[in-house]
Amino acid sequence: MKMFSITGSKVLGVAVAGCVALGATVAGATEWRGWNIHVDDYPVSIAMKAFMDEVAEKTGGELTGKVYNNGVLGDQPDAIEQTRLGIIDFGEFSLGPMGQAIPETNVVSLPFIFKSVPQMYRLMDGAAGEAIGKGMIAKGLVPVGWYDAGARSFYNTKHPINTPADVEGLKMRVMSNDLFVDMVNSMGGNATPMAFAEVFQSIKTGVVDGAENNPPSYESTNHYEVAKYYSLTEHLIIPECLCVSKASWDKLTPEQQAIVKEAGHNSALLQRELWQAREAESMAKVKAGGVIVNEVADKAAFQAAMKPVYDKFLAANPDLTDLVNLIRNAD
Ligand code: BDP
Repeated sequence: MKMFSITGSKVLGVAVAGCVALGATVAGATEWRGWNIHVDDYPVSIAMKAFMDEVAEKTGGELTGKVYNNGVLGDQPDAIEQTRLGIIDFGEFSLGPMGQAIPETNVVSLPFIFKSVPQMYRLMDGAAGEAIGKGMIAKGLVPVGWYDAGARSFYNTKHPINTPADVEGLKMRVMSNDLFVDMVNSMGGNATPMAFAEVFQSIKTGVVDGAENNPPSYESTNHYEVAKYYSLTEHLIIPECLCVSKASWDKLTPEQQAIVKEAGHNSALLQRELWQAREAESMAKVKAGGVIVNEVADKAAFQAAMKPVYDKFLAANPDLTDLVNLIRNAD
């Protein structure tokens, strides 16, 4: 059995799990810092903790980590940069704001590119995920798990949205990525890119009329308290990623990398399960809070309005045409 030296004493491997739990440090141990934008009880937050717990246990405390929730390490575009540089060791990111730095990830930010969430999983667990993951690794991020973020829909303070024309004139917050600006502007709205943390106040004070997000984020941020119309356009199905900084990854032994990969995969399975439950809970909570939810009967009209977004994107990124078609033409 392997011996571990713990500060000031030597113990057998079997005892290490207990020591780690008590906060003892393994000599030469690495402690990672993880970025997360969400509240403590969010599916992402629970899965990230499970990820680090599994890594700590399976490495016998050689690799431990702390997840900083609620975006306390900074907003998402900055955190992506810092993780690429190795200042932050890992994070759970939406591929939405990643597009400016990593063009391949933009493909999943094209409105309506996936037909459903299960289809998104299938493609991300297969060839599309592989291609996008390669692009990410080349830019300093190693994906170790694809997390679920459901589908994003519009909400606003003015009226239900049933057709693209209903978006006309509305000031809508979007995540930082030109694609989302084009998306809203193509419907005649006014897109305002803004950090997630600023959205609540901006809706409340009328700086914007609304935003778009999945039910758990709409609910956990309390945006539903200030923007009462939630219209199920489901225009974006953007996967999220548990990503390790390539700089931090390269410092691991092959055994540790295998453990991190496995724990990442396990945490994604857990997150996807938790997500299903949270989505239902969030919908129930916003409805109970007086939100007026409407289904959108004619999604084709929204899809048609996105043609200029696709045309512009493909003209600017001809090398991504195959990847776009791989997803767009999949069953
Ligand atoms: C949430 C994502 C989070 C984004 C946020 C946003 O999980 O990563 O920062 O949307 O809209 O759904 O900024």
